[in-house]
Amino acid sequence: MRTQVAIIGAGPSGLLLGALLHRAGVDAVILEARTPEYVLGRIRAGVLEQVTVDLLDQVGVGARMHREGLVHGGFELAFGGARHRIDMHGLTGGKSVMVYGQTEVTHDLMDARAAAGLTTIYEAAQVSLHDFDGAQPRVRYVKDGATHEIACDFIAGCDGFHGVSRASVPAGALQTFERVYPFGWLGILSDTPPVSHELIYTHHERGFALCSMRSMTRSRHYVQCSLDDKVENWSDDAFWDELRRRLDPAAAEALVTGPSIEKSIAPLRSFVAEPMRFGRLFLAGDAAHIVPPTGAKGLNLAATDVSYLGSAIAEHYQEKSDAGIDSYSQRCLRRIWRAERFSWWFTSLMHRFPETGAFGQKMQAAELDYLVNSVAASTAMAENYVGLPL
Ligand code: RFL
Ligand code: PHB
Repeated sequence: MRTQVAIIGAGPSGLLLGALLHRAGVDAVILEARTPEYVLGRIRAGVLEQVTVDLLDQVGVGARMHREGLVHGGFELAFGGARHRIDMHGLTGGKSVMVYGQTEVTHDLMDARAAAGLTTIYEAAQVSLHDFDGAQPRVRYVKDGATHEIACDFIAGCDGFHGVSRASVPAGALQTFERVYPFGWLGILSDTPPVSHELIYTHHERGFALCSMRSMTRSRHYVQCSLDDKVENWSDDAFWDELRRRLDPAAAEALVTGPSIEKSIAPLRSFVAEPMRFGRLFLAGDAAHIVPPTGAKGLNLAATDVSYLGSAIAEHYQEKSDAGIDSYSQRCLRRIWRAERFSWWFTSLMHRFPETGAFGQKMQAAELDYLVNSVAASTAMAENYVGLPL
């Protein structure tokens, strides 16, 4: 088989890149290791920046998001038993975010891809990348016991943190930066109404908690947990009890509990691999970088990476210019590092760190006090949360 771009991974980055390339008249094939059901079963991001909303509109998949998504003009920070609203809308000159699940984004992109008759090969095993340092890269995979090869002009590594693309780059060509946090997030999804109409990020001596949502009838909640915690050790009742203990009294009172639909533990990590291009291989999304989920930047960064990549590849074919390709890595990394900084800062502020002791806790308390009482500090937070300009 031959195509212009072989995309590895049918998560949000791979699917969105496929849609952007299709609109630009560029031919692409997506190879995905898992089944569509498995991809859709991963419950992850919930908050989209305006740039992500615009990209989904641009590729024609925004209709359901605008119908069912929730536009949020603020969120709340809770500490010391009280809540403080960050008025994103007011502080950023009218900007907001869209609460719409990654599952739904992925679903909409998958449906549009199928309707356009574009090729996605699911359950592609043993994917391997070849010759991307030359002019004719190739990708091999095994499907139903047979080995196949795709010849292409470019490979887009959109296969997440554990994918094969970053691992295929020769050792020494890549510099990595990493911080692993000494805790995780235990999350549950439930068909219960959210605690409030906006998200609540809670700082508590027992640890961080987040009340989020997918709709006005479906909630997503998280509590900070220890790294060696196991999902099996957390009954639904134990989760709800722990969450309630961390919430402010009004939120605890408003909390409606119910059986979990999904329950999982995610470790927290900051990670960046530089550069994001090696010859004709490009890394995008979680394949190149990870942010801790505090601040909801991961999916949004993935979307902006592929927006830059889609334009760069379109420019290569349409204008015979490699300017976009040559600046891809640098352009992405500038935005990525700023989001890394914000996510690291927000994580550091909101969580209980086992090692920091009483002084660290006093610093967090003083910073939270400053944050909600200073217009300058609240504005800085709001402008990062809605997303820095492209
Ligand atoms: P993904 O979603 O991991 O998709 C990669 C795809 O590649 C496939 N794959 C392979 N395919 C072929 N061959 C191989 N060898 C392969 N290896 C892997 C995988 O099966 C998969 O389908 O990466 P992508 O597309 O870059 O998307 C990134 C986002 O998923 C991620 O950044 C966000 O989910 C992060 N994130 C959040 N981001 C936000 O913007 N807002 C949020 O509110 C938010 N909340 C979160 C989050 C991530 C979380 N976890 C679990 C990490 C909340 C959580 C709890
Ligand atoms: C979510 O709804 O899953 C979510 C929302 C905000 C975050 C992280 C996760 O910062």
